Amino acid sequence: MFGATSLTAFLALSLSVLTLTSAQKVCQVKAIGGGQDDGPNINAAFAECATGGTVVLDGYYVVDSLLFTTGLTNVNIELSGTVQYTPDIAKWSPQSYFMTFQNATTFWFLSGTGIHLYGGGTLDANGQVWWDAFALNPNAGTAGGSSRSFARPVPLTVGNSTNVTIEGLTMIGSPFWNNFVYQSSYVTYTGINISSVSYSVNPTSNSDGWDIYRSDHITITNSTINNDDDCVSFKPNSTNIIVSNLHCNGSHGISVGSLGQYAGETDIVANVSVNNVTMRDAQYAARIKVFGGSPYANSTAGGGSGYVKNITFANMIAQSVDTPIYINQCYSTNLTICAEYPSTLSISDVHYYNITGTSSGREGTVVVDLECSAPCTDITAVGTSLMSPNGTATYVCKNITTVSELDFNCTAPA
Ligand SMILES: *[C@@H]1O[C@H](CO)[C@@H](O)[C@H](O)[C@H]1NC(C)=O
Ligand SMILES: *[C@@H]1O[C@H](CO)[C@@H](O)[C@H](O)[C@H]1NC(C)=O
Ligand SMILES: *[C@@H]1O[C@H](CO)[C@@H](O)[C@H](O)[C@H]1NC(C)=O
Ligand SMILES: *[C@@H]1O[C@H](CO)[C@@H](O)[C@H](O)[C@H]1NC(C)=O
Ligand SMILES: *[C@@H]1O[C@H](CO)[C@@H](O)[C@H](O)[C@H]1NC(C)=O
Ligand SMILES: *[C@@H]1O[C@H](CO)[C@@H](O)[C@H](O)[C@H]1NC(C)=O
Ligand SMILES: *[C@@H]1O[C@H](CO)[C@@H](O)[C@H](O)[C@H]1NC(C)=O
Ligand SMILES: *[C@@H]1O[C@H](CO)[C@@H](O)[C@H](O)[C@H]1NC(C)=O
Ligand SMILES: *[C@@H]1O[C@H](CO)[C@@H](O)[C@H](O)[C@H]1NC(C)=O
Ligand SMILES: *[C@@H]1O[C@H](CO)[C@@H](O)[C@H](O)[C@H]1NC(C)=O
Ligand SMILES: *[C@@H]1O[C@H](CO)[C@@H](O)[C@H](O)[C@H]1NC(C)=O
Ligand SMILES: CC(=O)N[C@H]1CO[C@H](CO)[C@@H](O)[C@@H]1O
Repeated sequence: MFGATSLTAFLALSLSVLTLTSAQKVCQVKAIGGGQDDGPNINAAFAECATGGTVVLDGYYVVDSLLFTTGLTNVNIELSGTVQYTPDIAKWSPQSYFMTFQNATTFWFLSGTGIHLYGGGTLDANGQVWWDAFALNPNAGTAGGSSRSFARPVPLTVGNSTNVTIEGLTMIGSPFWNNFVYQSSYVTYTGINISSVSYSVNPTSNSDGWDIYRSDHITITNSTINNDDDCVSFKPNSTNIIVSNLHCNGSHGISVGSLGQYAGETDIVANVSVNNVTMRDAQYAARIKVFGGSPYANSTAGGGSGYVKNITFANMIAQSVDTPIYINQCYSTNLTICAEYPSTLSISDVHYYNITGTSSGREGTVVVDLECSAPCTDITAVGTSLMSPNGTATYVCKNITTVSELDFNCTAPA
């Protein structure tokens, strides 16, 4: 019906399809209400508008079934309403979509080419219920430990996608990581407001703002993150990444890694630019974490190879950060083993510009801690101005070949 306009309604009048041209459908999903599951209608709207269409989500939706919206081409998603995932652990754990990294699972697998999500809406994932349940199941549902009886899904995964923009979205109460960028390229996030904050005695867990895995050309900008784990984390094979203009509160910092966990695997993180980030009440600001080596060919706790290369951390302001600048190449590794079997995952070409502010004092006077197991090469720092709460500063370095390129005086680890 090229050029014609028609309005059709189906699926119990809950999805209206406005056809402007054959390639410009508008699929507006009406919320059913009464706590009923809007998931099937949302999936149907994406299927109907999968090519060149616009999906409008302007209501308050209750979602109790997997959102699996794939095969999209040039689709607009106007999310001005709220998508609330039900806190039904018994239902979601088996039905959430499992991916091949750390048993991560998701409520919504969004996939295609040319996707633009906008509209200022909200994803509410009812995380409190999961965090409280997790406190009773501490060995289940951790990163790598999710199972079909206890999984903590990611509210939004951009997977197997190219050319995606996610803009103007509020995310509250993620049970796990907030965003997973999975096997995708050319993805931009801007204007994202994240809040993973527990209101019970049980903390949130694994509440990363973003995890990036096997992905290239990813931009994260103009966003605020309130959480209790990595603000942004570059997992294996993250390349050409730009992170800028963020406020991270309560996090574990902007983290390269962890990498090198699995013997026999090659992990690469390269060409990362982090710029203009305010890091408040955090463990780290600019962080690189890599497992040590291992004598065992089957090790799952170090021994992986690969490289970290061309990483720039610039214009970061630390406000009460435990260790603002940090490299650890014996991450979660026995130090005796790590000394005997240094990491074969090399770290080089890492540059710190204008990292300023204050530490929390939790690490005494230490503000910088750069400890490599194998030598790290071409590490530089310019414009560093960091101090502990009493105005003094200690900079710890080990196996850094370019201490003369650092604008502070290193001391050996205690
Ligand atoms: C969890 O991950 C492990 C290791 O990769 C894998 O063997 C297992 O099948 C995964 N479990 C599920 C439910 O996907
Ligand atoms: C990217 O996707 C948008 C639609 O979201 C489209 O307008 C644009 O042409 C695409 N760009 C490329 C390079 O594919
Ligand atoms: C994503 O891509 C991988 C690798 O190409 C493929 O094995 C997998 O089936 C894809 N998954 C989805 C949901 O498209
Ligand atoms: C982020 O904000 C800056 C400054 O306001 C603006 O110039 C830039 O276009 C924004 N980036 C995106 C992707 O919207
Ligand atoms: C730095 O980021 C903040 C938002 O966190 C933004 O307001 C400011 O314009 C950015 N500064 C520059 C120089 O881009
Ligand atoms: C990362 O990329 C390298 C080089 O292409 C490849 O050998 C390795 O298997 C990849 N690792 C992962 C975890 O995908
Ligand atoms: C280093 O990474 C930055 C940020 O992605 C990129 O702009 C630059 O081209 C990279 N440099 C090299 C030599 O690849
Ligand atoms: C690795 O293999 C050895 C035997 O060669 C075994 O004792 C050990 O448990 C294995 N470790 C892992 C992590 O599978
Ligand atoms: C580290 O490994 C050494 C050698 O195997 C062992 O003696 C020591 O107890 C280990 N230390 C810890 C803290 O596990
Ligand atoms: C560091 O700060 C100085 C002074 O504000 C500025 O001129 C320079 O461009 C900054 N460096 C980077 C890499 O942004
Ligand atoms: C700062 O605190 C450290 C202990 O954290 C102490 O050793 C040092 O003397 C103090 N320096 C000043 C100037 O107060
Ligand atoms: C591989 C390597 O150079 N390791 C060195 C790391 O630093 C410690 C302490 O300075 C040395 O003992 C190692 O030889």
